[in-house]
Amino acid sequence: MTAKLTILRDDITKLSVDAIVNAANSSLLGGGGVDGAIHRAAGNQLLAECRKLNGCETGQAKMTDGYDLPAAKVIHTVGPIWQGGNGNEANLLASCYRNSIALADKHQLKTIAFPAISCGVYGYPIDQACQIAVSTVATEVAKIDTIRKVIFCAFDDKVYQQFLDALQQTQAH
Ligand code: AR6
Repeated sequence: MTAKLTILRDDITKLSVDAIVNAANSSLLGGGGVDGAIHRAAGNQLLAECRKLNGCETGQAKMTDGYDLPAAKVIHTVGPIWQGGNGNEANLLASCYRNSIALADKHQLKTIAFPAISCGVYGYPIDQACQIAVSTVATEVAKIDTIRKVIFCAFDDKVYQQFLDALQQTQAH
């Protein structure tokens, strides 16, 4: 059975799923945006575990426990900083989603929630980023059985609408 893709307008730190994905930076030591919110909600033990990971390259992903979060695990991935589109940004963003799904699959996780990676501080055009997010995840989950549900979690109306448009386009193909 293919996993269900859904879109929510919510705070990702409130979701009771097997893993939430963090749009981190390469230090993995916290920051603003969703990264800051996740570290605040998870508590200091998250930072302590992140310190042992030696950072993460753009497009890669690493997993920790969720500590005080309702989510059991956090998958930390580092999106590309938008540089106008000629810096391999699209491939790197797709890699974030692919590698996060691969980690979830490796650990037999069934439910996973993504924020709109790179759509805040990192400045990726939201329509393009949401399209890459939904099409990449749809392709990946079609190949694996363990993942039952993927949530695209939007924090504002613009991202919510772009995720919806992207899902409609993906399902039309
Ligand atoms: N739940 C869901 N989505 C959220 C939440 C939340 N609680 N808070 C923000 N968003 P950003 P980036 C949305 O800037 O662009 C950090 O400082 C937000 O509205 O968090 O990948 C890191 O440490 C936007 O749509 O991540 C890095 O240095 C989306 O999450 C850098 O920012 C991503 O925005 C990463 O930048």
